[in-house]
Amino acid sequence: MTHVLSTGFETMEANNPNGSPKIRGYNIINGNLSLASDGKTFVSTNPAILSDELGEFPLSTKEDVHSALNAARDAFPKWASTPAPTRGQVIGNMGRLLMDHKEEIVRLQAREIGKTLKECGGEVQEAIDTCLFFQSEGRRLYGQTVNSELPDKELFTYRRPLGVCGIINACNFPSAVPFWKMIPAIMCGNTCVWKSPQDSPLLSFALARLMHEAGLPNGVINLIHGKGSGAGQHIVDAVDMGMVDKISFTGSTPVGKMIGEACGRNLVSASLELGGKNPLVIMPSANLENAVEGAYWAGFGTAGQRCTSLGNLIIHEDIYDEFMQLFMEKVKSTKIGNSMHYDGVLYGSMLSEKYAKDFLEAIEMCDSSGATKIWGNGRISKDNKPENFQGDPSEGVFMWPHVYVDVTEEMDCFHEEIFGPAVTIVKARDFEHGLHLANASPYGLSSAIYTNDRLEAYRYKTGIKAGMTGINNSTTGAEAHLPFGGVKGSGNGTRESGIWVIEAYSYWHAVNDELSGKLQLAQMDVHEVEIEEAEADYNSLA
Ligand code: UN1
Repeated sequence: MTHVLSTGFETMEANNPNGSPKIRGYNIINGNLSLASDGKTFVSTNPAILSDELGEFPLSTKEDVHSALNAARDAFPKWASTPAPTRGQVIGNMGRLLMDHKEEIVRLQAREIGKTLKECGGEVQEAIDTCLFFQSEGRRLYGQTVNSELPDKELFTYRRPLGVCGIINACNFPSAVPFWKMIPAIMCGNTCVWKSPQDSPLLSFALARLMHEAGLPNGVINLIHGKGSGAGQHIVDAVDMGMVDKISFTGSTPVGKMIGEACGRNLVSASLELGGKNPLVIMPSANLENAVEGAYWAGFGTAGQRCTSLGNLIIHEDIYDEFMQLFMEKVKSTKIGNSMHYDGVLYGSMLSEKYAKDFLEAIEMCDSSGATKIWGNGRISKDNKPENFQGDPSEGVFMWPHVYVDVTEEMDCFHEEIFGPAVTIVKARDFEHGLHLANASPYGLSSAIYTNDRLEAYRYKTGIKAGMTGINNSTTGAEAHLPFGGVKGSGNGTRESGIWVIEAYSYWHAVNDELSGKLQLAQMDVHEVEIEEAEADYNSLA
């Protein structure tokens, strides 16, 4: 067995035709590199240049997933009893190593999922911020001392780790989101099995290696690769076998519900961060230029592939025409292309061919919903490309920006999340109608309003049902120390990030220490305070 740190990245015999390296990827179980038990593999492809293969990765079997879970179980007692500030120190080292290698990691991420270099830079920074935040939380994993109702008795609370955590994330935020999950998990003393997203296995492999370089003991984070419902499903199935104490999942609402059911029937904790159809309301008092910029970024940044991307753009009818003119000017001028080769592109390729396929189906759903398409033409090709497309679109999977108007709440496209560059636009008669529309989808992740009327902003903030709200800001842009998550179809109420996520990876342990040398019964042996006989006649007051 080869330990992950005893070797570099292994290049495969044949590199890509363009000379870019192709890596032999491994699972990391108990610090050791391993292939799938049946030797099967899958390939990771650059979605902006489909001929560029990043490497080959194990298609993990049930057996592989179980060895990873067992390794995490074996590593748990020692890691849980490592002092929390020491655990924090390892996490701090991870943040510093990420800073040292930020540029390479950013470039690798951009190559593997097609997000722009600028956005990948922001995301890796979010992973670094998470490490720096939780390094010091390791010195603040406070419990409380609580007064007892009995003399010579002390009460305490402690935060305890849950055990083995199954971590399953999507590839749209392939460094920040797994760090949002695993960093607080290990800070609290848990151990993890991380199922890498199928579309970013090389990045996960590099990040997991870096974590070990930072001093992470073997078995505390185990990485397994897989595709589709394979390895991830084996983790979920293992909940029924008593092998998993926590699942943290970011992905679609149907899969989240399935995981929630498996966890629920076993009374296992689940953190579920699911879809969104995030509304953004524009009111007449808004600064329209800012509103256009916010809506444009929320809709088309990341090619619309954030959970927090704009879904329904809700525009007050009095400023509809003016807003739309400014908005469409921007949409039509959108610069799209591979950011590794062209500067200043707003967005790059889709995350992978799978995301492209799903997006095209969602566009069909919009068309058949009865909405009016005023911009966009599916997949970009040599003969079908917007004016500012950069490069050769046939190299990868690129999509037009799409805009649908005349959307009403009766239509499917008003309610369904579209993961990609498409915005559905709804007209609002007044503020009340706008708020109603913002609340009318089945989701409740992010939300936003542009207004300069303070009372409207207040009414929106108090009337919207969502986990996050932006005032005069876009729907995206969570920071590493604010709670992230949703309500309704967007999740089960757990939160990522900041001090709030600690609730998701620890349980409260209440301890009482009897010092009196005898058995004192709570409630029954409590000293009663005598009430003085009253002189006053309270009846005479009436
Ligand atoms: C996600 O899309 O899963 O708030 C996470 C944001 C990012 C994180 C998005 N910081 O848009």
